[in-house]
Amino acid sequence: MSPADEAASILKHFGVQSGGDLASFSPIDGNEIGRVRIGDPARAAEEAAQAFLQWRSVPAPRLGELVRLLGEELRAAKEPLARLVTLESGKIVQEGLGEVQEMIDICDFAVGLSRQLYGLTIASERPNHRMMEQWHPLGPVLVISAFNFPVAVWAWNAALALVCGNPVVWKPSEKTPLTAEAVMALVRRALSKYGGAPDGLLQLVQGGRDVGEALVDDARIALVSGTGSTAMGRAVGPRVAQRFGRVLLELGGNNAMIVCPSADLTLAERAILFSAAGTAGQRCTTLRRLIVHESIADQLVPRLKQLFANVKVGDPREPDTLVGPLIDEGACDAMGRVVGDLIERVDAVPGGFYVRPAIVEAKAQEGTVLKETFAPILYVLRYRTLDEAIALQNEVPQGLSSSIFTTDLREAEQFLSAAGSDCGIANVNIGPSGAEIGGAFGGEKETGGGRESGSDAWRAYMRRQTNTINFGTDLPLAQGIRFDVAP
Ligand code: UN1
Repeated sequence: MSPADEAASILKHFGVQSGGDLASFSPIDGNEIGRVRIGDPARAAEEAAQAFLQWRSVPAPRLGELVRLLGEELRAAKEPLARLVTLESGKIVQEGLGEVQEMIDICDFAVGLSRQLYGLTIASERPNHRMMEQWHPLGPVLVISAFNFPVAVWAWNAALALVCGNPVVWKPSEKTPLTAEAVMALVRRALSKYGGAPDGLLQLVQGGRDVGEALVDDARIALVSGTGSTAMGRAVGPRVAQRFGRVLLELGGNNAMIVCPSADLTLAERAILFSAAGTAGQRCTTLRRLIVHESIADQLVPRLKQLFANVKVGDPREPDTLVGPLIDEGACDAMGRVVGDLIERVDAVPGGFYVRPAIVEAKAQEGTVLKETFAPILYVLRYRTLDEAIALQNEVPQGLSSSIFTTDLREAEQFLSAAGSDCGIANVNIGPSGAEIGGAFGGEKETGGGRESGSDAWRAYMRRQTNTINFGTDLPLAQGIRFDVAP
């Protein structure tokens, strides 16, 4: 079936009507697969602000119930939603299913979290005083998501934002508007089962950059959670700071793997293939730099070249395909600009944007090696000492994810130490991509510093209030200050 026909039948299944000014194209064959209507950012912000006035006072475990219902809808719709992700983003079916599973996982996490939004009690220096911290809802949250994880990134943010008492406005990538519409159909089902949630609690605003900018500048939006390129973050960050809003940025990565002499190379090869070529190199966590010890490089690199030459690039709907298309022609051009003649277009489906993953042996870490090109390009660098390898790993502007393959405990621990990897994520004997939702997700430096998903990332979606309560009959001042009224 053509992507257009398949998308039409899936959209029908979700009860989504296609139509409007924004067209969606499948990277599988380059053809249009549906249309959506451009949204009204000012109206969305106003409705979200109104919804907040109600939602902030609902007990958190009750907020969690809505997220539980959403998780059930996602479970029931996992296959068709994953299929639509494949049609619109081009990722293989297995990865589409994984993406929806990530949504389900974060819903489960957030339901539990709705009973665990803990604050501290603090020892007061004054007699008969008690201090504590409360976490209160923050306000409307804007989620800006990218084409490569068209639904999961919204879910990470929305599930947490909701249980933290906040409405959510979603501005998805204009390259993947249909999957967002399908998710909203599930949201509406969950909302109707829940009953009584305020209008405007969960909104979708489709459109291009102008729509995103209007929302970013809107003072009614308390938190802008942006996932995308460093360029996007550089534009969004100062605009939000200008109005003293909050940002949570998850931007570009330039993720490395260090392969040590003691590494289990069979494991390393599999991890390299998945993290460098998976999702056609279009994850923010994609492996982009392989830093190999000089004693094993001549063994590992030819083997990788062989794996890259043989990996099946093709229609992401076929079960044996491991590398689907890039998102569009622009992405192929960007890859071509970086690798030149090394680019190998694959004629898998006419009109689609298929390329073979490329390995580039870099003499030095400079030029394009320092940049994130959203394509399957793996640079190989060689090292002599682990200190040198760690320095190479850290000497890029980005700081998202990193990994080491070693069976030497000292090397692994050095890599994880304060003087080791400078990234938000550092792994041992697994690749840099494919994180679980239970950990905090995000990175340092030009990756933006934000943390989404698990651990205590929920705090970004709340405001902290420090309370001091005097239950005595005196008024002692802090720091022992005397400020007595003369008798
Ligand atoms: C992204 O590419 O923006 O860790 C997110 C991973 C996925 C998320 C990637 N769980 O690769």
